[in-house]
Amino acid sequence: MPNVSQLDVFFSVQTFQEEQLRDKTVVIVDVLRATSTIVTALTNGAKGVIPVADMAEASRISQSVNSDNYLLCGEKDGVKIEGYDLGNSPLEYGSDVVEGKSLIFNTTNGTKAIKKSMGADEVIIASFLNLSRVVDTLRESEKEIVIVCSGWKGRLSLEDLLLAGNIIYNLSGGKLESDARDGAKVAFSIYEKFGGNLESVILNSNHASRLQSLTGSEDIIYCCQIDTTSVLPVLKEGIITNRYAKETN
Ligand code: 3SL
Repeated sequence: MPNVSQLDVFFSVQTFQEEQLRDKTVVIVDVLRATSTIVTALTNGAKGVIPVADMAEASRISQSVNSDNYLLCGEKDGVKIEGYDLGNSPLEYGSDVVEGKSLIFNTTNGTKAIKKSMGADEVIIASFLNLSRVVDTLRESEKEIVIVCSGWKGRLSLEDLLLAGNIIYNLSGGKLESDARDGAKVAFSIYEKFGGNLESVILNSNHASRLQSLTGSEDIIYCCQIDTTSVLPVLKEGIITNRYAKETN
């Protein structure tokens, strides 16, 4: 059982140092849309996801692999990158497209957060879509837990905070002790205040407004669904795979 008083939350990729995650169980959150897309891809049978920090790393890897087995995926500022096979809409990642493929995945904030967590003891990818699986796994964790909200270019994102708060709410049985960390208290309180209206609150968030002007609201509504899958994406040796692949695929 984890010690919820020690659980901490970071609010964007820029607000922590790699060193602060060493020996911790790290949960990466980027509800809109990177972690929701990774969860969807693995649910639909993708073999693995290789997170990269930027376009240079993505193209270096894509040039060194057999393109029949790999897809180059991701976005810059919310828009699919020219020459890539897929963008960052989870709706693009159906089984007809991703089954059996490895994905090289490059996004503005989410994959940067994952790359920065490489030195952690364990890295788990969370979304609303696989919420219960994440919470159940964290219940078994003996390590200190850190939830990394990817945010947007150094800014906090409300939807990430809501998921962090939901995870903490579940782990604490809905009652956070007074000695909890400040970050955990903030996320917990935001969830208590807005969690009952998840979809409409998220649809009105800054990131959702930005996305709606680019792609409409379909992705946002999709990413607000809770527990549609029981995959548990975990990062090992630079590749994200589903810990329960045999069970869930
Ligand atoms: O920043 C990210 O990692 C993306 O998820 C952002 S977007 O939803 O594609 O705009």
